[in-house]
Amino acid sequence: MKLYYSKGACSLSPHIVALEAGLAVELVSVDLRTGTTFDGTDFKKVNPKGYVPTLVLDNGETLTEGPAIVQYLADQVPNKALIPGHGSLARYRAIEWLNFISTELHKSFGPLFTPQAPEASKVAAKENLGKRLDYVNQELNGKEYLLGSQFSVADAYLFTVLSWTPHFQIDLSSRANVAAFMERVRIRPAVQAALRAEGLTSGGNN
Ligand SMILES: N[C@@H](CCC(=O)N[C@@H](CS)C(=O)NCC(=O)O)C(=O)O
Repeated sequence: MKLYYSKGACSLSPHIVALEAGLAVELVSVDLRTGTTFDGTDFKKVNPKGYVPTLVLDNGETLTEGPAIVQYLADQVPNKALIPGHGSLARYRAIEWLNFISTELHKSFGPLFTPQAPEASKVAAKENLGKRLDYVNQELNGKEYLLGSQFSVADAYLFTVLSWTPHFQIDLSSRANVAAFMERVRIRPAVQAALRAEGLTSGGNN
């Protein structure tokens, strides 16, 4: 399998999941500014949507959308329990979190990463993120990870997205459960390995 990624981007989430799962995944870096891979290939030929993460399977099929990719990877190695089994309520809890992170957190960073976005939209995005983070902080009360004591794909995605907060002066330290979660995930050996492989020492970039 090949995982198309960009340093510190949301592709860090499936990168972490692949390492947690012990799957052999070849990393292919993409320059999102030029839309090309490291060897000059037009990335739109791989994924017409032009964004990472993109997973190319050994049979040549292409899978896109982070929440779909992490579920696919986790399901390859069920004994690692990176996602609850199909049909269980816990599975839908994981999907519930993946959707929340995708639509309420990940995409809320959009204006912050867009230099030409109006200041008012940046302020509104930060306010919205603040409210959502308060909710996550409440949900993590008494829990190690989003689903309880077991690390899951949702945690890899949450960690990835929240690793962007320092770039925008979004304070996690006042949200003690979130801050403790970030540290708990950061020190996992697979997470450390993913950060090192992307040339990141403490977290993601975008
Ligand atoms: N809906 C996609 C969004 C992925 C996404 O936003 N990727 C960003 C990096 S975090 C990207 O590649 N942006 C470049 C672009 O959209 O051209 C997913 O959830 O996987």
